[in-house]
Amino acid sequence: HAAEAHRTDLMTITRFVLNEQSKHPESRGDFTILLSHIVLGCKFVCSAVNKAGLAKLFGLAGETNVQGEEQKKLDVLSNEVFVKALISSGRTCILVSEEDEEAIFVEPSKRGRYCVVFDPLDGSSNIDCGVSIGTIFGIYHMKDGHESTLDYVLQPGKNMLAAGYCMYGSSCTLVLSTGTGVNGFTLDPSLGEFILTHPDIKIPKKGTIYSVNEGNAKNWDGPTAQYVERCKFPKDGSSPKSLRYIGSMVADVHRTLLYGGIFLYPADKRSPNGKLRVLYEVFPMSFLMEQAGGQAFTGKQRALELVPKKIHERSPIFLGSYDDVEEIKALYAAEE
Ligand code: AHM
Ligand code: MG
Repeated sequence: HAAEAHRTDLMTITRFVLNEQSKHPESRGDFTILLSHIVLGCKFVCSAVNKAGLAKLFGLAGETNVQGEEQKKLDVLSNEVFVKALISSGRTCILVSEEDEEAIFVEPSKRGRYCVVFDPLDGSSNIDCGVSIGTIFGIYHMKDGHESTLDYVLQPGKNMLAAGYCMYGSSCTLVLSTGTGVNGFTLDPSLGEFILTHPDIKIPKKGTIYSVNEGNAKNWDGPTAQYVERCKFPKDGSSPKSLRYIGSMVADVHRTLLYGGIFLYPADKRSPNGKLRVLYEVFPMSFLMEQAGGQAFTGKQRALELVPKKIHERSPIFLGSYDDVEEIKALYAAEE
């Protein structure tokens, strides 16, 4: 249709969220304001990532983050931008960032009622070679009159109010759920606005792709090893699955959400809790998967039911298409 060439009724992310929030009579616009500050952070990081080579932002900042990994300049910058944007929204009370060892408690004059957990720039090993990286975030809402203490962010992921990620790839895509499905928005650079491009994302019930770092196979436990073996040599006469692994959680999860399949970061003998962090990696992605009709499993339980004890805790994770996750659940159940 020729008329489609110039769309004139643009559904921006702000308009979309305002529409959604207007269904809740108690809504005072606070969530929309918070989100617009997150969106600002994403736009900043997107432009910094695109300019990384030019601006000489590559390389090490000479600091180490909480997990003892090398921290790149872009990580430091992205973290600063998000922390400042979130505090200045006036809507946050506790912030947990992958880059900060301690949680940040917002000073009373700027305090609001949302707790935001985030990884400002995930997949940093991919920065220097131009592979997709992303920001991941989850949002909890603090009840009226509640003290702002750490227990508020040590809640199971199912209590999150919203979760999302922004992928800095060939285009900049923000995927969001406020608990009523999943929607994807793409940044139109000429407008500087995220426009709804992927309404109501549903993950295929069964996929044909598995995504895992197979270099760790030597140290896997039985069920993970059996599962991956079945992906390659199916017992039921079906075709083997394809392997895709980018090594950037946001990009691997984004593909899984759109094409279906399973993403695994299992436990292994060297890291019995896997690698990925519960609060700002496992929970937001599990929330999105469930909202899109998929599942997320830790090897022991539904991922969103996990109760974290520490803010930087890790957990194994298996997430993706409903049927594919069922299969790995069955293998773990058989082992007990
Ligand atoms: P990071 O937070 O240090 O960037 O690490 C997280 C990343 C994820 O994006 C990705 O899924 C995983 O690490 C890849 O790990 P590995 O290189 O062990 O396969
Ligand atoms: Mg990370």
